[in-house]
Amino acid sequence: MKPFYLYAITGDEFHQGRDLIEVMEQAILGGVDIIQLRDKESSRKVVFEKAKRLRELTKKYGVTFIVNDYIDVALAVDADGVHVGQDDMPLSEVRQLVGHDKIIGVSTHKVEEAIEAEKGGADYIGVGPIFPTNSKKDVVDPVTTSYISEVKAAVNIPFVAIGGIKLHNVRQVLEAGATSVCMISEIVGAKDVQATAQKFIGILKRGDTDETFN
Ligand code: TZP
Ligand code: MG
Repeated sequence: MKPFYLYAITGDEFHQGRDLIEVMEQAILGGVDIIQLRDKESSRKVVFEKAKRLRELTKKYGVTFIVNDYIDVALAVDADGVHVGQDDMPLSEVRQLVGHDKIIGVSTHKVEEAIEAEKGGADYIGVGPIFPTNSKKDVVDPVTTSYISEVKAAVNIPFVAIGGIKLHNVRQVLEAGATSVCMISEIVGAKDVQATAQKFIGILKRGDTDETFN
């Protein structure tokens, strides 16, 4: 898969009444390279409708589109890939279903899971939650930034850090060795989604510091 820096996951509960497409378009205009539809509450029908709209939007901007959990929805809308967790179907089965052209991302919380995901043919892994977060219901304890360095030493596929990452702590994540970061609330819950994404891009790609913002 092509290199990516900023990965945004949907989270309607943070949209403050704004439309999903409006929020995600702002994120794309701010520089997000990957969008993941993650909706564990809605019916399959609603998830499918959202996926169709997001597929259209991401196609317009040439942004990668991933669907969380629902392999059938991902295939139905021709998403670029799927993201699965440790409690989803085994990676080998997911690969059989989606084929070799689709991206598969796997969430990991320990280095054994990261190594297994790489061996199993994952295209990228998620590492987290790095910091405490309220955005995930089935929370596991934060893995802390030391997990980033561990994963970096142990696997060769791309990885993205996730969980409680904010503008104020993202530099710690980069210092630990991450080059890609993923967020829900800090991006889609931002008052100015586009400006927030732009700030992250500045930090990730240009090494902007707090002083740069002032
Ligand atoms: N997986 C690990 S942490 C997390 C997910 C989906 C939630 C991240 O949300 P936020 O708001 O960026 O902490
Ligand atoms: Mg899942």
